[in-house]
Amino acid sequence: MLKPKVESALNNQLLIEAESSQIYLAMASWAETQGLGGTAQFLYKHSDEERIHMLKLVQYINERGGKAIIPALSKPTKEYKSLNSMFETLLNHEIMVSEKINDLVETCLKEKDYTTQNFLQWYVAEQIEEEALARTIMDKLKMIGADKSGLYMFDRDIETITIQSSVAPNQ
Ligand code: OFO
Repeated sequence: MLKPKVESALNNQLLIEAESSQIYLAMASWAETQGLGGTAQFLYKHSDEERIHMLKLVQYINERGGKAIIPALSKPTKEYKSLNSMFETLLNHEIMVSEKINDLVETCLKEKDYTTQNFLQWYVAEQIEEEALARTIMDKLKMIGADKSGLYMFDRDIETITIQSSVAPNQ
């Protein structure tokens, strides 16, 4: 049985993952309207992955005798001034998510819920991958700068970057 503090913290993380999925979906749609098809595909996939992160939490909370709360979501930003600023937003968002996961792990340790703490290790590992991936993308974009052919290649290659770097949600 989940302790109330752990249940509420897990539900809060569920909301963050759902918001992440929504934000990346909005980014994907923006990229698509900018003619950045590869980037859009990368982001659609990223949005789906965040939905899986949310779903794992829904099922875990319910399995442990808690009640998952399916939340209302806020409307994400629909315009970005550039591809760089969009990916910067994504990186900062992932950094925030990592902090929230760490807080959640701390709550579990305080509450002596080692089962949930163990369950969350998958998220800890996933966040390392996602932050690293976002940093790699930012580095590439900085290198490209205003070079149009560089941007063309970036958009063409970004789908393969994902495949090599992402971790399969296999728990
Ligand atoms: Fe990238 O946020 Fe989920 O864990």
